[in-house]
Amino acid sequence: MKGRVIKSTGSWYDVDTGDTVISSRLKGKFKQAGLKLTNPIAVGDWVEIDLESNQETAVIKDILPRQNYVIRKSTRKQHFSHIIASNVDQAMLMITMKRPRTSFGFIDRFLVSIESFRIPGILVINKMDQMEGEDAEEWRQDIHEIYEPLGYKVIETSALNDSELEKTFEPYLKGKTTLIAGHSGVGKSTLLNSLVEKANQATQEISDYTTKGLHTTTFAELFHLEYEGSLIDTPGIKEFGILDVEDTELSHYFPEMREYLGQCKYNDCKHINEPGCIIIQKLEEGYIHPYRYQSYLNILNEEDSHR
Ligand SMILES: Nc1nc2c(ncn2[C@@H]2O[C@H](COP(=O)(O)OP(=O)(O)OP(=O)(O)O)[C@@H](O)[C@H]2O)c(=O)[nH]1
Ligand SMILES: [Mg+2]
Ligand SMILES: [Zn+2]
Repeated sequence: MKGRVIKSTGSWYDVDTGDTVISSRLKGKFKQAGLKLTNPIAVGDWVEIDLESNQETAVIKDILPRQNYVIRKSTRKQHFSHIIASNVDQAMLMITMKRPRTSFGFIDRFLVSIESFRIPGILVINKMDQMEGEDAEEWRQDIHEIYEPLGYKVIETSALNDSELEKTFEPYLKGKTTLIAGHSGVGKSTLLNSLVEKANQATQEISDYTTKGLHTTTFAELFHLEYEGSLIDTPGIKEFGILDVEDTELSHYFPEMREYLGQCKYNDCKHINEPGCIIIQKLEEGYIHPYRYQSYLNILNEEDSHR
């Protein structure tokens, strides 16, 4: 039988076959080319399962090839990676200006990781009800001005108390598998509960003592929408570690740089200070945003420090 993994809690996986959800487990080991994973099977995976003799549980025989996946460095195990979810049509990064604050650097890291599979990205600014003052207005405008020209949609919402929530999100979510990611406490599960009637994800106020969040959601889980499509709720991410990207490859994952690639004087240009660099020229001319270029340099430096 073929099915899709909708939840993973350690060694058991909930596999949705369309008719029913079967608790399944892995027997033996799967070799996955080039990847050292903390989770061999991820939410979103399509798998082949065989019912066990009890007719209730099943064994996962095979993982079907992944169309794409969103992956990050493992925080627990060095040199290992963790697949957040696979086979997604788009990824929503939920961001908030405060409690917790989402930095531009964090946004850019996430976008780089989804660009490696050309997964379309959407930024969801949540907790709009708490956005007050000049700083908030400036931050909000920056998000629109920096990311929309790059092709990322920006949605503003208040997951907790927006009466137009369904109407706002349905056109984006219909017919698609959408991953929701972001820092802990931004409101991912709150949004999910508002959009999926049957969902009852725990949500929790972030503590007054720390704005780092509590990691209320601990496992990724896929939920079906009332209309066609599904949403994957995920645990909060504190830092987004990007998998090893070659220095000369990184600019491919910045859409505003991608369009100029091949136009630098040197083939192996890293766009730092090389003569005849088109990226530096475009930065100076204002076609590349300085925040984005700064993120580019930060990721480049971080990658170097790992070698
Ligand atoms: N004011 C306000 N609070 C919100 C909004 N959305 C969510 N919250 C609150 O923010 C807190 C965190 O929400 P969660 O949905 O648990 O956050 P999460 O992103 O799922 O967090 P993790 O599961 O830890 O990753 C809760 O107290 C929510 O009620 C909003 O639009 N406005
Ligand atoms: Mg949550
Ligand atoms: Zn260059």
